[in-house]
Amino acid sequence: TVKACLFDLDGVIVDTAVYHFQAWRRLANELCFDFTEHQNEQLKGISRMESLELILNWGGVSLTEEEKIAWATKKNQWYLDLVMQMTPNEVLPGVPDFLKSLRENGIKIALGSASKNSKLILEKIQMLDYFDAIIDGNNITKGKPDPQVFLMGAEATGVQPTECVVFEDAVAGVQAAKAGGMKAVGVGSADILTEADIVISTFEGFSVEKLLQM
Ligand code: B16
Ligand code: MG
Repeated sequence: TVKACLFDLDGVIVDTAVYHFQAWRRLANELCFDFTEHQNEQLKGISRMESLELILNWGGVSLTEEEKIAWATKKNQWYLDLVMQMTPNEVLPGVPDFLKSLRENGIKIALGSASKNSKLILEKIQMLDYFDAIIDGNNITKGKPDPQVFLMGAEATGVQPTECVVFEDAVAGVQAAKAGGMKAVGVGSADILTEADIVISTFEGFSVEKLLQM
């Protein structure tokens, strides 16, 4: 039986990847290089500092630790300028209805995100009230594929990992769920999220009934 559902944020609840891409690209451009939307895929689910390392590597730029922190701070400010303009219209299709039906069925809801900005984002899209627990980049010491973020979510909702289902759009996130002994619903393409128990392309048409059949 399923007693809690744990949700990734970017790519599952809302598509913040487009804003991360704009802000990281501005950083790259100011350092006199560029990268593609295809490369940006590799940054999904990865922490801010790990993302910076990858991008600097693509541009062949080396910086001191101090400079890295300064650029990461700049990027986050640019990103937050975009986040501040987000509206509830950006919530991905079917998400609010699915979360409402989880509530009606007494199933706990937690967030498990790498982002340090998750609460602000949930506030902007008016989804903060749906969550019984929020575990994000401010709480964790180990990023996905380590299961820490989801194990903390299970604990915060008082549910055993085996009774949790994780919703993830990133391969590393699905791996984190499985490493934590949880079921995983991939949100995206079945060709990419091969380790997920099932894959959905959208929450539209997904239901608590289908969840309980997993
Ligand atoms: P921040 P998720 C992740 O969110 C994003 O997918 C990833 O691109 C980003 O670098 C990371 O959050 C950290 O975000 O800079 O806001 O702390 O998919 O784990 O919800
Ligand atoms: Mg994600």
